Amino acid sequence: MYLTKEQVKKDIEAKILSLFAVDITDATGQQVFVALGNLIRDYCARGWVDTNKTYEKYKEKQVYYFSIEFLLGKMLKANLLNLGILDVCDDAISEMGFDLDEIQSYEPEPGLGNGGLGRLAACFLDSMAALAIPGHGCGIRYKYGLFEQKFIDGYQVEVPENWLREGNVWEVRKPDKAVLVKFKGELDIKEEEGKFKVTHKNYEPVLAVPYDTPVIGFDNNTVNNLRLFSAEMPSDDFDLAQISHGDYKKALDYKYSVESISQVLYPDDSSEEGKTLRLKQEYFMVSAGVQSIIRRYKKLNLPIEEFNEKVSIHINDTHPALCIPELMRILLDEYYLSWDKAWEITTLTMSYTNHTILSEALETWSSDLMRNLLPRIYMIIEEINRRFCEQLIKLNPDNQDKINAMAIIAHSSVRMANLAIVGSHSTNGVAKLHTEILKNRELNNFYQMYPARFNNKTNGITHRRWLMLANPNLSNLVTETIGDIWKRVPTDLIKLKEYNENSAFLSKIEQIKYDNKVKLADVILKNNDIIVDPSSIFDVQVKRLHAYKRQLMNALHILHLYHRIIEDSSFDMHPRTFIFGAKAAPGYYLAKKIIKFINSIANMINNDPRVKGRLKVVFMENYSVTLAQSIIPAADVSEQISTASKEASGTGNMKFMMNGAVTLATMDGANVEIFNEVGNDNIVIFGLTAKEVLSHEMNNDYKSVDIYHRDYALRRVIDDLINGFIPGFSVDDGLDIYHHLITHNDSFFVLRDFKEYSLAHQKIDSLYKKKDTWNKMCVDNIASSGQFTSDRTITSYANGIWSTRIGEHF
Ligand code: NBG
Repeated sequence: MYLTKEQVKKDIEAKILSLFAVDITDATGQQVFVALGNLIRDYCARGWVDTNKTYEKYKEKQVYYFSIEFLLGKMLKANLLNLGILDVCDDAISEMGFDLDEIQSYEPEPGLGNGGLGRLAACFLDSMAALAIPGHGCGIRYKYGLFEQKFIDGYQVEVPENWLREGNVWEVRKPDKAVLVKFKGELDIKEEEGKFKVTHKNYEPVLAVPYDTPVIGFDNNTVNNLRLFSAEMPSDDFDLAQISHGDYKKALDYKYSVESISQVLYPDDSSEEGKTLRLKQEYFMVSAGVQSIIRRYKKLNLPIEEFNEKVSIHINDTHPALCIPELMRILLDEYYLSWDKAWEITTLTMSYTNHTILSEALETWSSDLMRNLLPRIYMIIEEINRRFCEQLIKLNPDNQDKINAMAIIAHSSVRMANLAIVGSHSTNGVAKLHTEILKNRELNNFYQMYPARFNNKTNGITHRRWLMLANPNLSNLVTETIGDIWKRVPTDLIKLKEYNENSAFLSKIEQIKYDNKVKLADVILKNNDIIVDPSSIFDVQVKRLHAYKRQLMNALHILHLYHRIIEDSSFDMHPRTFIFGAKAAPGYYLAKKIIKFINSIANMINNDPRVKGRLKVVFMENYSVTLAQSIIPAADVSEQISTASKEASGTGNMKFMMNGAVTLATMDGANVEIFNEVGNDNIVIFGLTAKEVLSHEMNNDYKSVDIYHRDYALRRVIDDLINGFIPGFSVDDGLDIYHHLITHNDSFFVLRDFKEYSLAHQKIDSLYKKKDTWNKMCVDNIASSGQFTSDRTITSYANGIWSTRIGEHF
């Protein structure tokens, strides 16, 4: 949209006056933020309504992306950018005596996700809108997002994150679009005129109230929708008497239990807690979402048999897999379709993405729990399973093991991944390697049965947030150099390669990186009270804390460097600043010990005058999308060091390369594709390959203790865990990590890869010392990053899975 600065100023003043009854001269930063947020909503309101109407008019096929997490990040500047009014608003705001970044600091970050899975969902929403794909998000409006992390004495302490305290400018509550979700109760099934009539009685009603947030497309008049449901006590229309029997205390207890459904995000992205509440959350989201979709579909006046031609439902990881029995329930019980027809529509509508092969993350639910909580849904899953097993028996009459392994219900539990694969037409992995592992190992049985359903969609990131917003100086330099086509067609970034030996260009790249490092150094000083040198190498590992991601290997290596610097006066190394950011799931004991370990070595190293000016370690508290946006543009080295085969894709790896960091990586997840794209000269690779890891696991032939005895340098740092060497780090703390590495045989091959990791670091050091080589590497990484945008990923979902049209309606 086009606006003049004068118009923006006038609009802001008017908003401030109408919302807060103050003049702009007396307004607080918080008020300016709220006013600007409201103004953005006004600016996009027309587009929001019109986009919807256009989709309806052309009966466009809609995609609904169901996800239990959406990790959006702050939206003020992103919305301004997408509306095409970032610069003019920036100018207007500064003329009014404010600073846009400071204004954005009043926006709470909606932490409705844990890590990669939720952030991917947010990038996908941005790309669907940018490509004018009719695609909408569907999820839960958690009152408390991911916890705020504090360090107390080096230990992680979790504090509730009340992001809605000051309200949420972006959302619109839609009480008229609320739907009822039913839990528990009994079923009454009668046959009448050849139709089965299912009545759900004595259920516990929960009202799902939608809150809609506009998802603004990049300069294209498209505004899609993110619909998040909040759980509320139903109003008097519903017979609450049946629950409370007139007992006020009981009614209040019920209200509390209802509201708890959308109260809090589960702070764990891998292991399932198996709690009733989590299952309630999943069904709540699914049932509310599917009911809304059906209602919208009805408006099209098309026969229900054509549903799958107009609707695609995407199941992001298994958490929304109950979409399958929920749609079946509606088609069977409300439309009286035959099982076969309902099943055909359902499978054609649904598609599923797998995000991990870690076995602890494969969701299962106890049959008893599900039968009790969701009687009709469980009954439908039983029937899906019965029919599926019949098919299995026909195909594998003599292979009971295989049938057991593939069944949806087995050992009194429901396997959500099996349900998702059987009940959908597409299962995709998130990087080539990951998809191959799914096809050839983890899901091989299913791949053999349904080879055509399996496909790969390598993850991607939105270059609008991760380059244009996070790194405006680099973004401007890119545009000055190759024009601005890359903003719409990010693969155009490849043109930067032509400048990778242009010394004027290289020194500008170097200067931008340096300036970003200076800015980050300020943040570090403010947050951590540590002085870091922007001319040192900023070596960064930011992501969730998990044993397979191997922050521990990084930390042990830092300790190794510390010893070397102290002991070997001839040891030559460019000064390094190691930067960490990571939250650990509150119940993940080992991960929390690793945080304490890193904080303790940071404390020891930063206060030791013998390594002053050569080594610093910073663990930034409360890693978030906002923090990522200031850390990533300042990174020289991107640590992507997971045990090969364990990281499904990774997306941080892509953000770093796009900002000109050099990746230090194992051949895992999308690192493999980054390697193929940038070539051997522009990345530093080390460690076991996925094949080797999987073979060690299968043959059980790895013994960490042998390496421990063989390698003195490694033994020494491992012994430091338990010899009291590190001040403030008790032997008890250290023993847990020590046992993990030695007694329990180091499940993630830290000891095996340590030596190669150390050599890889030496290589980084020598490359960095050759300034031109290093800068060229940075440029080549930026140039190749256009392959890793979510625009590319979403285009291939739209064409290959959803069959939705791209940007043809305006
Ligand atoms: C994560 C993987 C990452 C991947 C993201 C997004 C889960 C369950 N999985 O490797 O660990 O990049 O999903 O696909 O959060």
